[in-house]
Amino acid sequence: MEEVERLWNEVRELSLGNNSKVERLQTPPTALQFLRDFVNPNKPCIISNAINHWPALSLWAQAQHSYLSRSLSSSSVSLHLTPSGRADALAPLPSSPSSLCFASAHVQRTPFPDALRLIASPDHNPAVVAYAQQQNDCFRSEYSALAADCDPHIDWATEAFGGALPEAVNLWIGNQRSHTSFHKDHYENLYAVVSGEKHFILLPPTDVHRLYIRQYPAATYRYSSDTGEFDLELEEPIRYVPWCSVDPFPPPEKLHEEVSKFPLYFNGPKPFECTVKAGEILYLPSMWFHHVRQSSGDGGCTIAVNYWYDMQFDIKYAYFNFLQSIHYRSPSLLLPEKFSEETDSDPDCL
Ligand SMILES: O=C(O)CCC(=O)C(=O)O
Repeated sequence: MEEVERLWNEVRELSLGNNSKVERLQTPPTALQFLRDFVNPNKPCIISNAINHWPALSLWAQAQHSYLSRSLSSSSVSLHLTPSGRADALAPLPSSPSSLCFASAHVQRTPFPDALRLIASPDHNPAVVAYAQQQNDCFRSEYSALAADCDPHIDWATEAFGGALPEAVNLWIGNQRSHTSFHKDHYENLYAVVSGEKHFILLPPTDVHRLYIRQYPAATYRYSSDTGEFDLELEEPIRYVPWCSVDPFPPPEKLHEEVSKFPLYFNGPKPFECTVKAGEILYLPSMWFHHVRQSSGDGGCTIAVNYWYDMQFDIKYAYFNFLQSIHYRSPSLLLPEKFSEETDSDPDCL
């Protein structure tokens, strides 16, 4: 099955480049350039100087986020709470810590000024990590008071995608304690950072086997404000979620074990890595796997707005499904027998 590994290399040689770097444009492309050079080849890029005209860039960075607190003083927003900053991520099963489940955050409607305080001062309550995000078009609903601060869509992208407006526009307000685990979306994503920095690790859809997608039972954190503690509850009846098994930053004491469990990730071609700074947009093509960390800007928050456009379910999608259906067994020397037995019966998709 070396053909699969040859595919990873060929895609880099023919299209993506071998330096694991994301191309950077100094000015926004025309719709035609964007379509020809990035959308059609399903290739990411970072665009600088694309949102300089947004009032958000200066208003949202005001000291103590005074503008945001004022504008949203009477709004409630969906706040995601976890003990570790890892929501929609794998966590040890409460009843059997040697097994993993897919853990979602405790989501709580919270007055915006309280949410902002929790996010911007993470040291006040180190046992709780708060991330304001809801991937349901929240920018145009919960945060509609901020509509005039950003463009309603990215015009050159809208034109390149055929004229339809974004399916969802989402706002993300977090701090350096929140990580988003490896996953992919069936959207074309234009991800604009307004404050702070976002650090992305990206892998093309061709590298699907390197993420060891497996089925995990779904669970949800429940937070009690009385005790200040979290419980992690398995969903009843049990529901399985296919999810990426790889954490690219395992704790040092687990590094050796993780490398031997996931050799295709750790020993394969270097993933694409990039930092998107305030004022820049990342084009994250549909079906690319991404892992996201963040560093806070002035005022202790990282703030971003992303635009999800419908993707084309075309021949690339069909090829991806075919590739994923191939049962790829890495050379037995690379894969410990125990893990291979546990997981090889489970060739599922995200
Ligand atoms: O910013 C994040 O934490 C995650 C972003 C993401 O996963 C997305 O835009 O699809």
